[in-house]
Amino acid sequence: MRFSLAVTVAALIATGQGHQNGCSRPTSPYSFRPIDNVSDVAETVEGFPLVYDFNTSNSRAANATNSWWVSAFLHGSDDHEYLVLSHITDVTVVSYYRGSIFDITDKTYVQFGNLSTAPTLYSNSHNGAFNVSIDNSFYFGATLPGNATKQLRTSSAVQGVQYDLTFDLSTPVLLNTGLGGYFEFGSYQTVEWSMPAGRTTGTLVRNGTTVTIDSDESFTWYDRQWNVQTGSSGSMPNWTWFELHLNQASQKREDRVSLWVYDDEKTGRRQWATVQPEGGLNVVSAVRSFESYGNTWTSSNTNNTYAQNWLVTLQDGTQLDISSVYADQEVGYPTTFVSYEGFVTVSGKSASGECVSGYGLVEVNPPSN
Ligand SMILES: *[C@@H]1O[C@H](CO)[C@@H](O)[C@H](O)[C@H]1NC(C)=O
Ligand SMILES: *[C@@H]1O[C@H](CO)[C@@H](O)[C@H](O)[C@H]1NC(C)=O
Ligand SMILES: *[C@@H]1O[C@H](CO)[C@@H](O)[C@H](O)[C@H]1NC(C)=O
Ligand SMILES: *[C@@H]1O[C@H](CO)[C@@H](O)[C@H](O)[C@H]1NC(C)=O
Ligand SMILES: *[C@@H]1O[C@H](CO)[C@@H](O)[C@H](O)[C@H]1NC(C)=O
Ligand SMILES: *[C@@H]1O[C@H](CO)[C@@H](O)[C@H](O)[C@H]1NC(C)=O
Ligand SMILES: *[C@@H]1O[C@H](CO)[C@@H](O)[C@H](O)[C@H]1NC(C)=O
Ligand SMILES: *[C@@H]1O[C@H](CO)[C@@H](O)[C@H](O)[C@H]1NC(C)=O
Ligand SMILES: CC(=O)N[C@H]1CO[C@H](CO)[C@@H](O)[C@@H]1O
Repeated sequence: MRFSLAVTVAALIATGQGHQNGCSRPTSPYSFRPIDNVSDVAETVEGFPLVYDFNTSNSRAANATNSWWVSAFLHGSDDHEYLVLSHITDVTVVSYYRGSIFDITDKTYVQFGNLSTAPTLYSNSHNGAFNVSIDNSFYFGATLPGNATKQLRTSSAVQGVQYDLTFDLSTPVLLNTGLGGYFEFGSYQTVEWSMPAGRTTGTLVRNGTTVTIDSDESFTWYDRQWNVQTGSSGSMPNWTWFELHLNQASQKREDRVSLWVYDDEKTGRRQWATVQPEGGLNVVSAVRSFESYGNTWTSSNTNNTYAQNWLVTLQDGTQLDISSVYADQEVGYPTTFVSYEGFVTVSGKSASGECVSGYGLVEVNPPSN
């Protein structure tokens, strides 16, 4: 277990222009806002020929590795902006859980990771229910008994990384790859659905002081994923995944993007984006190119080296220049279940040459992790 309060590491790229595109990169404050006009998120997928029951999909899927994940973009009563990450995943009999708080305004970072082998961890997470509680120290599940597609809560009482967030599933579902899978993921098949901007309430603790969330200027992206092994054993692909919130100057809407790039021993690289324009219809797009550039950061905890800047081009020619705003955003259980979950900013150009700006998160899962 590792705590880091790395206040001395300088921010790498906080401001400035995008890589040769002449478009600016946003800076704090980012003005987060929820989308909360969906009263029943299940209705946004009704009629789809899904290979699973959406209404019970927050329960633990059998014979699969499961992941329940949030990134919460928050404005606090101390007038700071925060990125809070909370995640639990099961791998056979071991579950890893972790959390982090990045103070976007001051650029301070704290994180923890731990594991549980409690055999009863998921006993209240079947048939539509979702209720995972670890030692009064970590919670992820529904707020009310019964179906877990209305409102969820995740909390950590781990010393130094305390938060307690409740969010509505109040945004239309973004089904990755269009129908939410199963998509090929190395020797696994994956289902992944996202709920990009739910209304959020709660608190976090920053440096010993409780901060209350301003719900009108905060949102939570919830991501539910499970993997079913299809082939013979093989290691998981390693990946770089982006959650992006993009704006074009001429359009008063935010595009929400789930963008995957993974490398698998057998199939090689796969890369694509699923885009949900605000108030619009989901689009699945090929990613034409993906490359990292510039400085990297090496963790003294794991010796993993992480890219910090990326150039991505979509099928229609949209170019995105994405940069982590702060180097040390590595979260997890020491060395065995670790990834990079960093706040990023975007400067880009749309297919028609207009400037695009945004922010979001990069998740880098290194090989054999
Ligand atoms: C899922 O929930 C929606 C909305 O609550 C409901 O209309 C639908 O019938 C449910 N579907 C199933 C398969 O239970
Ligand atoms: C899970 O795997 C076990 C053992 O192979 C099998 O008996 C069971 O039916 C499977 N359950 C589901 C839901 O696929
Ligand atoms: C990790 O979990 C174990 C078992 O529940 C607990 O005893 C320990 O205090 C936790 N470690 C930290 C640093 O929270
Ligand atoms: C979760 O399970 C605990 C018992 O382990 C119970 O006390 C609590 O009410 C449950 N919460 C929900 C939301 O179902
Ligand atoms: C945390 O609080 C202490 C005093 O309570 C203060 O000295 C210190 O500067 C604070 N650290 C940060 C990063 O704000
Ligand atoms: C996968 O790992 C290799 C080796 O570290 C790295 O070169 C590659 O960029 C990674 N792929 C992705 C998509 O992050
Ligand atoms: C929900 O709000 C968004 C803007 O935040 C709007 O584009 C969309 O049309 C609204 N949908 C409904 C069903 O009211
Ligand atoms: C990182 O590298 C150093 C120097 O080679 C080594 O001593 C240390 O054990 C490595 N740490 C991990 C987690 O591999
Ligand atoms: C408490 C509750 O609403 N339970 C429902 C959850 O969803 C399943 C499957 O749709 C229903 O059978 C339950 O009645």
